[in-house]
Amino acid sequence: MALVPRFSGRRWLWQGPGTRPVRAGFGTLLLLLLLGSGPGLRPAGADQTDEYLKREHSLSKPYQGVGTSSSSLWTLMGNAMVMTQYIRLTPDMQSKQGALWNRVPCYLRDWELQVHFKIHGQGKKNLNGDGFAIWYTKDRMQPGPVFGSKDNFVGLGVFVDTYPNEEKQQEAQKRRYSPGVQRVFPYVSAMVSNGSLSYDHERDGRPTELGGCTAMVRNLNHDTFLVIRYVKRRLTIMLDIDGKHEWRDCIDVPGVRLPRGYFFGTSSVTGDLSDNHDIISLKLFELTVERTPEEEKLHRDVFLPSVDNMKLPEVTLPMEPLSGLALFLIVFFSLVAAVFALVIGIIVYNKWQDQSRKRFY
Ligand SMILES: *[C@@H]1O[C@H](CO)[C@@H](O)[C@H](O)[C@H]1NC(C)=O
Ligand SMILES: [Ca+2]
Repeated sequence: MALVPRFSGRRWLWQGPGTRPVRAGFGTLLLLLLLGSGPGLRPAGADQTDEYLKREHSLSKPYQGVGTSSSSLWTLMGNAMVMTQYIRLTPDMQSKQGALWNRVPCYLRDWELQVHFKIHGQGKKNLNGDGFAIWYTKDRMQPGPVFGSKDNFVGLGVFVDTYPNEEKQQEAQKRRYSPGVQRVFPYVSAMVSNGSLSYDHERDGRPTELGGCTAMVRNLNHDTFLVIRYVKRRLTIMLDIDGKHEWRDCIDVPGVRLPRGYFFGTSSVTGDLSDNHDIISLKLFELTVERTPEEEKLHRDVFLPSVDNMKLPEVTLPMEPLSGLALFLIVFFSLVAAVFALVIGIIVYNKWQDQSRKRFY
């Protein structure tokens, strides 16, 4: 049976067999009812009283414990800056790179990470970039080409990609994008790697993506949230970006095996095109779910990340639609074969007629 999450304030209430509600949520509800639902009304104190909020993996205003020293709870890297209302991973300027990493490894089995973020800048439609990534990985503080972080990472990467590299490249080559495979940007996707997979930046990670969805997240006046939930090896990503205080499904993949003891982080990069990539808060909740003895056995700790039944890029490649050239060649040779068969047929028929005429005379 699937769990049925219900949105309550900024928290989940869960209904399902073997699941207790994550939090009573009543206090929050009451507070919301009393205060109405204007902006900035997120009960600031409420989350602090939540026994399941993990402060050591969370980050919120006024960002105490964020710094560049090795003893900070959250470590800044590159161009990332602490401001009063947000942490700016990159400013709206070319060729910037910034990251923010949790120093404490996470040993929780079931968790939920809520990311309150803001992406905004001067760039008009699709003239902005590149987006940001949220990480749960073995290594931390490793700069690199994947949204400012290292490639061939070990763990989970969730990408909020605001620039369609693949589409732009195809446009430049005057090739038309076949609508069946087109992804509309900004686009959220997820990838799990044991270190052997490389993120294909030119194709926006298409060959390795577990799933994804379109997410119009730029230059909005309301708050935007993304939640990553990992429960009983099921990875779910949902968005609240329409200002309606509702979670919308984005990615839902079962059989995702993630080791414990990895680090949460977030990183961003700008290139020729840029945006402000701001993190307002990161809140990690421990989720308590009950497991049957069979599930306990099934969900034993793993030492390398993997995804059950994941299609490898080699497997998916031949399934891509035929290119224009291939289609042309097939039609062309079919026609040639048909004409050839017709000519042979006419010749044989004429010969046969000649012979039957000879027999009559
Ligand atoms: C790592 O992942 C790749 C691709 O998913 C897979 O082929 C390989 O067997 C994995 N390696 C290990 C040690 O599990
Ligand atoms: Ca991209």
